[in-house]
Formats: sequence, structure tokens, C-alpha cells
Amino acid sequence: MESDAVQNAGRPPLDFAAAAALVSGAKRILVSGHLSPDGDSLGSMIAVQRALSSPERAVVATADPHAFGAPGFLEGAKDILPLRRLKGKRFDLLVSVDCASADRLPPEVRPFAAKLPVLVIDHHITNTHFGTVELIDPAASSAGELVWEFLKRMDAPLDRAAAEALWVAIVTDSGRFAYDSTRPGTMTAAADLLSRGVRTALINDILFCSFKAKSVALKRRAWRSLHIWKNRKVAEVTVTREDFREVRGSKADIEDAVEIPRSVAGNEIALFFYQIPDRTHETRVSIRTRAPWDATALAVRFGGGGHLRAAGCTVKAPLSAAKRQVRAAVAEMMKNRPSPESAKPAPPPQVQDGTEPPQESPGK
Ligand SMILES: [Mn+2]
Repeated sequence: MESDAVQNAGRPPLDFAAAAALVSGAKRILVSGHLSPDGDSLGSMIAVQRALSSPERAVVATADPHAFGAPGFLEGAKDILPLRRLKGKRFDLLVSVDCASADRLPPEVRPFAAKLPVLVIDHHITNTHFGTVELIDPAASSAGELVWEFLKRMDAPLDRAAAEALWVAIVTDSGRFAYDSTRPGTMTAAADLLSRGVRTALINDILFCSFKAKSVALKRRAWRSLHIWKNRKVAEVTVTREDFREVRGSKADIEDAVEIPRSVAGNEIALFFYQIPDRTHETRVSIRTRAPWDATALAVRFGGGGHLRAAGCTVKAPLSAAKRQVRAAVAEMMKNRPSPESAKPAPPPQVQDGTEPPQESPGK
């Protein structure tokens, strides 16, 4: 693609040829996203699985089907191999999409990451570089945008189901083309996907405009838990293990809960605390920030990571203790407000499109 300079100005060079060579030499490929896959993870996985499968090459994508949430409607989701059926299977390459580190892969996939060559396709700024070959661009809207470019360069066939999977990856992670991470290259990918028959209005309805009863019930509980402090600059919601149990739901049913505290006028830091039902001694936290605050600065204090304005972490403490720790960290961070100048990441010299690092769902 000759127009890279305009499409994705200022990004680091990515070695697509090395990535293609790794894939071309493989006969049995395993594809995985991060634990509890979001739309970007799931969509990227499905697209890689469909586009790289051929009579000469078996490609298996794996995840926990119970964790799909709304993106589980995708046609390719039915071909995902449940994690528990991975045991004993053999592969010669692992493709990791939208996953920032080997320990964010599902536990069943980690042994493969340890012994196989790994192609990493990711956009997390906190990526730990666990790949043999890596296509990592923290300025990309989504892993899906990078997967699209890679598959195009490989001349891999993209049918409508693969195109819709990448569409879901991009629209979920870019906030429907709204976040700063939306760049000209995002729209180029999206335009190509539309030309392959993506049903955009239908998908928008499924993902963003209709909610199952348990999602509505969890959202109601999240709203009820809304707590606003620091002169409205910080807001948080909480969903407890009991909430999930009572509505028989999971995190996948309330993926966007952090938008509730984020929607409070004047909000600068939004937090979503939730418990993973069978892990009583840890608390997950989704973090969203507005300038000048760096979401990853908060997340890394608790061993997490993500993006400049969207990050996540797992606090090794029960809910109330975790809240105390995170609130203390927020209060401490906000003691020193960075000046607008130092808060802005220095743009590379020839950037013309105003591209800024991505803003996206955590963890993930
Ligand atoms: Mn992502």
C-alpha cells in the first residue's frame, strides 16, 4: 500500500514480510486473543482463522464461548474451538491477536506460547514483546485494523463473515469511529470491509442498541452503584459477584459499564470495579481517563496495562480493600496535574492527521 505515509503517518515500520513468511511456513496454526475476548479480540481471531485456512493449512481459533457477549453473533464464532478441547492438539505456530502479554492469554494457550513461534498482532502500548515476529502499532484503532492490513498484504481471501468479524473488531475498539485512535487508515480498512458486504446497520443494532434482560439488569445495578467524588472529576460503578450471580450474567453482559461513570459531566477518571465470580481475592478494574491523565499509569501500579485513555488491571484484594487502594492511587496521581504541554504526547515531525495513541477497551 503506497499511501502508508498518509494513511498511518508517524507509525513505526512493521515487518509484514517476516510475518507473512512465518505464516507461509506453518501447516497448523493456533489463533488466540486475550482472556475473556472482547469484540476486537474475537473479531480479529475469527478473521485470521477464516482468511488463513486453506487445504494446505489448518487454522484453529480458540476461546471460551461463554465469554463472547454480543459479538458472539458473528458467523465465525461457531467455529471457535472451546479452550478445554485444546489439550493434546499439535500446532506449529501461535498467532496472538489483541493480547498485550503471554499471561493475558487464556491459561490453556500459555503452554503453546512457551514452546511455539509466536506471531503477535497487537495495539496495546504496554505490549511485553513476547512474539517471534510482531506487528505492534500502539496508534492503531484496534488489533482488527492491523489484522486487516496483514491479511490484505498476504492476499488472503476475506469473505463476508471475515469482513464482519473485522468490522466488529474495529467499531468496538474505536468507539464506532469516535476515539482519537480513529485515523485515515482505520477508514480505509472500514471502506474495504463495507465493499465486502458488511451489514453495518444490523451489526450496530446487535452490538449497541439492544440488550438482553440480564444486561439491562446488570446495567441497572451499575447505575445504582454510581459514586462520584473529587469534585465530579472521578466517578465509579461497581458490579459485585452477587450481582452477576443473581442475574446469571457475566462481565460479557456489561462490557461497557465504565461508560456510565465516564458520562458524568466533568469526569476525568472513570472506574468500573467488578468481581470475577470464582475468584474471591481479586477485583478487576476498568479505567477510562480524559486528558491529562494516563490510564496506563494507574493500571501498571496494579500489574495491569492498556492504552493512554483506556486500561485495566486486577487488584489482588477483595472488593472493598481494592477500592481503597485504587482510590488512594487516584488521589495521589491527581495531586500533580501535568501541564497541558507535557500531557500531550510529542507528535512525530510529519504527522498531519492528528493521530494520537489509541483509546480502547482494557486489557484486552
Ligand atoms: Mn483491542
